Amino acid sequence: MPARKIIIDTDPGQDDAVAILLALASPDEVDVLGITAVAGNVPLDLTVRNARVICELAGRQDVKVFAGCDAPLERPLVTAEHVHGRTGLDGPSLPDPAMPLQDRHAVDFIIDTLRDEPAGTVTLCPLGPLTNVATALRRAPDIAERIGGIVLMGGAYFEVGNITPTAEFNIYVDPHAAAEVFACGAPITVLPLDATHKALVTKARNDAFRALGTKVGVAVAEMTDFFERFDKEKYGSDGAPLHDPCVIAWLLRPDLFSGRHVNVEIETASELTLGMTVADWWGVTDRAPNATFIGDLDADGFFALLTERLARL
Ligand SMILES: [Ca+2]
Repeated sequence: MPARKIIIDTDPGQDDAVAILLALASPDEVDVLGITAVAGNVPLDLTVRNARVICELAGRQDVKVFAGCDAPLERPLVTAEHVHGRTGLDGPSLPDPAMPLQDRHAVDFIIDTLRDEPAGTVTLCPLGPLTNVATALRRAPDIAERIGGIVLMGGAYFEVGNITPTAEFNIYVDPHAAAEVFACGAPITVLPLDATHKALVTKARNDAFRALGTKVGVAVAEMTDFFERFDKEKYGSDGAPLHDPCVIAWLLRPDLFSGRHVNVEIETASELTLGMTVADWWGVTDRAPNATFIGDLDADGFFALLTERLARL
């Protein structure tokens, strides 16, 4: 099987960083055509920087990184420095990137790539707010039927929200973009908090990253050390959930995950539940299924995969 061509759309973010590293460590399975940065966890100037910091950490200055949208479609930007720190990548001390940023806008790159590559062969992997993807769909509706799949981290149903009582951060930041993406007709797989909150970095799992003894292993351990203080205080959990790497792990080992093909709609009108992913898990409506909503993962299998792949960098 040839490697699956992917575009990683991202707002790094320590967990985005680990997702990018996992993808770059897995060239037999995924071919990263480009990384498109979007505003989210931190403003765009920082996500553009952080994406390149991580490529350089992986020794991959050749990866194409594009700057995308700096604000949601219809709302002011909400960021998450309270989780990720001022830079978005707080924890390890990593050098400023020297590799270039591409000239083209991220949205143009997404459109051009989907038009240039054979239909159905490019998978979009959004790890942040869906602004870049929705903007591409608005500007070039013809690309919707050319998308091989959209595998995204976002949303929550039984686990409920992490930024409001009902909404998960990525969807909440740009609910209008999310609504358009979920309505676009492309095959969608959702890694919501229901699944990602089971991917907890316990001390033993973080020690395994550090014990790799490599630049990458130590940096991932230090990122997780920083990132986890927030979730430990909030949820009383053993460690931080590695949300975004679940997207790449699903591409590599879908057998580690289980979910249901259901209808998922995005609330865009209610101030109280804005950005809620209303998943018809029990099939109580006649709305057509539009997404595979992942509900569970094999956490030990996930961390074994992640550690084994990070060791390759
Ligand atoms: Ca993210």
